[in-house]
Amino acid sequence: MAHRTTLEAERAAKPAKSQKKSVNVERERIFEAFRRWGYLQADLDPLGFLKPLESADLDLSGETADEARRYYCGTIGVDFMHLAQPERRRWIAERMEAEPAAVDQQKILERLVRADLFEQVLQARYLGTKRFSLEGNTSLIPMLDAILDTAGGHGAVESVMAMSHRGRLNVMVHTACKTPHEVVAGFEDVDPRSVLGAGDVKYHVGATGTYVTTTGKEIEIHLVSNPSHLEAVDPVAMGRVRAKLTRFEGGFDRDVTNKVVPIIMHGDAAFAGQGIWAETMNLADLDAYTVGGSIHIIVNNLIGFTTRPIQEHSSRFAADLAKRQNIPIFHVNAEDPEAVVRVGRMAAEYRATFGSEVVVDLIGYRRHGHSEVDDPTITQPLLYEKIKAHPPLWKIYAERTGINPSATIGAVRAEYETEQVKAGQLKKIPHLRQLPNYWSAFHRGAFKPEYEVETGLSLETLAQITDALVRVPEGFHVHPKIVKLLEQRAEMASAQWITALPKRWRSARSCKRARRSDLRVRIRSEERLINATPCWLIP
Ligand SMILES: Cc1ncc(C[n+]2csc(CCOP(=O)(O)OP(=O)(O)O)c2C)c(N)n1
Repeated sequence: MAHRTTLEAERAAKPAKSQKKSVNVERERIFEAFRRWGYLQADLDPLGFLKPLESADLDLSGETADEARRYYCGTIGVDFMHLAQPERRRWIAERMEAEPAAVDQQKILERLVRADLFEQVLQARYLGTKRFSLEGNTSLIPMLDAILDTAGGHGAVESVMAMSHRGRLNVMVHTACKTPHEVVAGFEDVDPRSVLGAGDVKYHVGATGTYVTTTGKEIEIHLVSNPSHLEAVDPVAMGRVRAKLTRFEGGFDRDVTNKVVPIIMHGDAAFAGQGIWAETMNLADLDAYTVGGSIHIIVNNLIGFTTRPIQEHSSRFAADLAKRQNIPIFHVNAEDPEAVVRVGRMAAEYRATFGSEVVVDLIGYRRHGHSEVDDPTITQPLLYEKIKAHPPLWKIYAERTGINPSATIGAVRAEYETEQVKAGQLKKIPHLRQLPNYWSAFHRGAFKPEYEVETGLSLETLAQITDALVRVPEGFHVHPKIVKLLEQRAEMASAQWITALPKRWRSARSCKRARRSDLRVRIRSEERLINATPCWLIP
């Protein structure tokens, strides 16, 4: 060896050009497999029900495979190789294969504590009231922080947000920045005659506020009012963004569209099952409708009411339908808050760079029932046994980072308890949203009674429907809690009950369904049932 020529020594030190090329080709082949299919084996479900999928494409071993697996099968799984433009695929791959940027752990922990304790104070003070808690997916709050901070850096001055019931109160407080007592006031019947007084309205009303980014930039938040009809708000939000962009009078170039960020939040069942968002998304790249891309977040708790994904949609992920378009999908485990922040940043940057839609699938769980008055252990006993034993995210994150959360917990709890007392002292439910000045010239049209449609039912029909609803097949073992429920329902068809208690919406909904399917009679929409006078009950 000592007698080798310099040239020979060099050859031994460096692989031959052709050998190097084949090493690169092999590395690229392995990386391509993980870029394309890695998301199928990512660790995405905090409760572990969504298992990594066996895939022959990823049956690869060795140093390169381990490296690629680390990038693409961790707590982030990106589905992006269907994108038509190589530069967009490269953009995502470069970020996935780089060291994540630093995060502010203390701030993330505080936001998680806030999101959780806000729900807990409501739970303690208004037990038995629905609030559609965010618990199980509280990392939505740091994710929204990350999106707004990044969007602010790209020129955002406004954000139009749309969402349904889940976590809405939490977002109103922590992202739309309403004071907690303004939001909590919805739980206080301070003025029972007020239309905004109580009931379902508090998680349907819109809110406006100002969010301040980490660099001190102000972003106006407009959380759009939403009806109960899931996803119906999507085109409304898009239309509002389009109108706002039109007012900037600069066309729809990137520097204009980056001023307003549309963020649409969806439930997983609604995303998989409702067509409205798909119809809205279809308009994304059309000149007449574009808003420079929207950021969609699926607040995915892997359940819709009582139904798990396996009985709910044929695709592995609720998000999969978005693949019909040129849209990347970032799946992320909600229990890795730093990964969640990283995805939030990437999503906002992707939208700002390419003017494209982007879908984020935030996968967590639902700590309580569909609402807090439902008992989920009846329909999902095994799932809820697991959830009961599962600690809240702030606790997991505090342990992971070694930050002691006691001081933050004490301060935040005291702050929210004071806010709750303040809410109880209010004389009127505050308005959470403020319309821009240009609306002051508009007045609502007069109500016309002739537009009303008679949809009342006779007492006899109601009794007939109720009988069908509560009848149990012979020999069928009914859960004891359900027996009680059925007895109450049966009682509801009695004349005394109806005249005494006209506002039992849950049974109204059941009757509506039965009537729709069996009796083929036109019935009013769910909105009317929730919000209008109970004319359906009048014989
Ligand atoms: C168009 C429409 N269909 C059905 C309903 C009844 N509904 C209300 S919430 C819900 C389940 C939604 O599940 P998901 O979208 O996963 O959101 P989650 O409540 O789990 O956050 C259903 C079916 C509705 N409100 N609107």
